[in-house]
Amino acid sequence: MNQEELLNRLTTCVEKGKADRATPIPPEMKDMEGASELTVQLLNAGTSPEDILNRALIPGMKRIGDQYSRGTAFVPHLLLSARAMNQAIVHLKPYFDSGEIESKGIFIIGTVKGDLHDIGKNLVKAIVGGSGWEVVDLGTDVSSDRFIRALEENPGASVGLSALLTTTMVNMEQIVKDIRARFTGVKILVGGAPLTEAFCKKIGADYFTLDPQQAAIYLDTTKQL
Ligand code: B1M
Repeated sequence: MNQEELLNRLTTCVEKGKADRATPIPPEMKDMEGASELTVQLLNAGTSPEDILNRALIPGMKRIGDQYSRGTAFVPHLLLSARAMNQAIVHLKPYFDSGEIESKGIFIIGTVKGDLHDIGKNLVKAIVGGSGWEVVDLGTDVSSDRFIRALEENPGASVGLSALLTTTMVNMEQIVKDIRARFTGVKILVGGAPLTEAFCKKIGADYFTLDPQQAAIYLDTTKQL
């Protein structure tokens, strides 16, 4: 298989939830390589982690997300796809982490209260961490008090808030307010598919992006030298 075919097959694996060879679904792919093995093959063949992410993994999640929107896929399908995507990302992480860079500072990240989506947050974590920041990952469903505790434990840290639901992005506003009431000068980044620049401004956060690489670049510009 050439690189293009491998990328296409990887997209299908994420879409269908075929995490690895042992995953029995979908039946037509039984005993075939899954997302995990194909990612290793692509890396070994010299495909960049960015291409694997942007040309195979993210399109696979988009396909299943679109089917969910149309009512032709359901929550269990989303979970299987998320599992396949996460198994592929495990192999990309060492590439994002490579370089042994001295820590540029601390970045606290979490998916906000009420929200369990963590794939995007994990990508931001991997890319910001790989660009030399020490990342404190608070996980999902994170409320103000946990962000505040983490800031107390890591003075001078910056904070990243992720949300994927229109019903949970509104919780960001309270979290930003609570952080601002307690600390001055904390840089707060927000991201996640339903957000906009206007929303970021409205809630008083410092920076909005949908691109994890831009989050890393923004953090670099805030770094005290
Ligand atoms: Co859910 N889900 N989900 N889901 N899910 C969406 C988000 C949805 C758009 C699907 C749809 O209707 N088409 C919809 C939201 C609708 C809305 O609010 N407008 C939805 C829904 C409704 C739900 C439930 C309510 C379904 C239900 O139970 N009835 C439920 C809610 C659970 C909860 O959170 N309380 C739910 C559950 C789930 C699963 C658990 C099954 C699973 C998540 C598994 C997991 O994350 N471990 C899941 C999934 C997988 C999705 C979709 C299919 C994929 C999300 C994803 O991972 N995308 C999604 C549909 C879609 O997006 N097409 C959908 C890939 C990821 C790389 O992109 O997270 O956007 P994303 O991250 C991007 C950028 O946004 C950015 O970087 C990433 C790289 O490009 N980014 C940041 C993200 N955070 C950032 C932070 C930053 C900077 C950039 O700085 C701090």
